[in-house]
Amino acid sequence: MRNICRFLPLILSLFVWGNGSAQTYGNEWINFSQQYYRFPVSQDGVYRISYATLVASGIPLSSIDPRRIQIFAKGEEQYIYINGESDGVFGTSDYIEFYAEHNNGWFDTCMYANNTDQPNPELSLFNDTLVYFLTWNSSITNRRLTPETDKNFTGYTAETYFWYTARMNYYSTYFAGETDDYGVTVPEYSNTEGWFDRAFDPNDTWDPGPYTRSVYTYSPYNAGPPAKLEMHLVGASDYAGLSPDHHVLMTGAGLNFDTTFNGYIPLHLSFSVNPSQLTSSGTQFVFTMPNDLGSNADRVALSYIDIEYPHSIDLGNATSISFEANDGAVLKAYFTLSNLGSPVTDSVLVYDNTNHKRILTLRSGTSVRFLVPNTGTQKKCFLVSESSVKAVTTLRPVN
Ligand SMILES: [Ca+2]
Ligand SMILES: [Ca+2]
Repeated sequence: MRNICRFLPLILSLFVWGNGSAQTYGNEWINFSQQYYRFPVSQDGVYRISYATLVASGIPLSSIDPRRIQIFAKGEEQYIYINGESDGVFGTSDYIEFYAEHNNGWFDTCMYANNTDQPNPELSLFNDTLVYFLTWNSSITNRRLTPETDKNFTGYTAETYFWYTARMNYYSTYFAGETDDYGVTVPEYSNTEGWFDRAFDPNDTWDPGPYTRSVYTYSPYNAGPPAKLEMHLVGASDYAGLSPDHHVLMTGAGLNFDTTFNGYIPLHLSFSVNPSQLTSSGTQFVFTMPNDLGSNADRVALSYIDIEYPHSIDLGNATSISFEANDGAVLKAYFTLSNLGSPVTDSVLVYDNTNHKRILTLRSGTSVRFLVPNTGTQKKCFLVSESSVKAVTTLRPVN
């Protein structure tokens, strides 16, 4: 009887799960009769897997029609390009190409009671590496990028800017969140728990502030629409018997912000900023803690500063860049970007990751021209020079 009692909760919970037909487990993407090979990705970018790498990893390419190949990440089939797949044979110069991302905070979100509790959705608490999986099924119609080969720019007016996000994530210090009277934190992830910059603390004799933080905002387009500035701070102390106990001043980008608040709570700040207030060499924000409330515990921690701004067509010697393209009334948005940093012999590709398109470009010297089809929404794009395409160097069998 004692043994049955021990297992009863488990049996009951299995029964409940069995009844819930809508229950999913996150592993629905796996086909257990297929073989899977894994490889790690810790940086965003365009990746290629060569014939030689696939063969060296033990994948029986000679018996696989390349059109059957699939790549999965985050439980979803990815859109890929396979050079030379149309003949049904994976030749020695054929390769797989796709855009891949590192691991950010997307999966950690579920550990917080509310999505908005997560102090930095762009930063994983545990690991920056995402695992990608390669497999092949029996179909020859799998997810593929749509090729865009149009290089006829006649009749188009060039875009004057694109959207660029400059972001600083801070992660030098882990805060466990609010503590109770005994100095113990709650077991779940609270809204003041995660990775932050070292706390701003006016009672710290070594470093009482002001604290200056700089964000690299190269080449803002001054005639463009307002930039969107976001900052996330939390109270990292609570001085008992006093409310409010935090006082923060912030200046920078033409702003002058002054606030007081109490205890362990998040302080998410959003501002609209004229792009002319941003500086190419770095926009500086100064945080001052006046220490004028009589609070003996006034620690405030910063998790990120994010600035989405209109960026001029000057790429500033970059060899690759992540950007967003506005939607427009014309069929395609025409970009002519200058000051590309890669060797002039390098070809350049643009990925529209919103619409899963692989766009060819026309390069001349340090400038590059291309057309992004308009589809009714702003498009997340990635421009990459040939020499900045990353290679997957090894894949490991999973099963
Ligand atoms: Ca081929
Ligand atoms: Ca207090």
